[in-house]
Amino acid sequence: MLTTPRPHTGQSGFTLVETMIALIILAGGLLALAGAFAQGMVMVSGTHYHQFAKEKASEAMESVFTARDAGKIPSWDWIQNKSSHPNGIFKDGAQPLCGAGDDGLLNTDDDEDDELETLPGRDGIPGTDDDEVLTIERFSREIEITQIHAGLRRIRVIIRYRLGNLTREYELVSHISPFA
Ligand SMILES: [Ca+2]
Ligand SMILES: [Ca+2]
Repeated sequence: MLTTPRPHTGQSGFTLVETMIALIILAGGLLALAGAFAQGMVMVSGTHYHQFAKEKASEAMESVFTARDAGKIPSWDWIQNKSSHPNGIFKDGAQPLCGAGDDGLLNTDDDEDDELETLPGRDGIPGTDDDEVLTIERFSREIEITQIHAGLRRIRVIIRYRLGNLTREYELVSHISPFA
């Protein structure tokens, strides 16, 4: 009995379906790579913002101590939030990163909106087109002063910033008494 070999059906080379599948897998890989890269970029800028937030928090904390030490204010009553005492000078809640204004103190009424902080942007050079102005949507500064007892108050400085869809914050806590 003779067995006839099956006719050759041209199985060599890639079919269209195989090529499509290969392309889909490749595209998936590239997308994953792009995602990882984007994530990396967020982390890099995150470190950058975190460092900046730390600096801004220290600056705001110093501002409160300066209010007491530099004789800028007539009494201890003034070193409070506006909502805590009629003489309190520090604004409540999140504020934009404005300049300190004439009193040299941050988060007070005379702060200057037109001196919003800027970051040097992607090129790392300040004063070029890609500089980023830090509006309150991106960065905010809060100074919260809580009375512990008559001669001691707790100061909490919170710098919040947006990173992608997340809001991060950096917090600094200290205590202040009426005496330097
Ligand atoms: Ca001020
Ligand atoms: Ca720049």
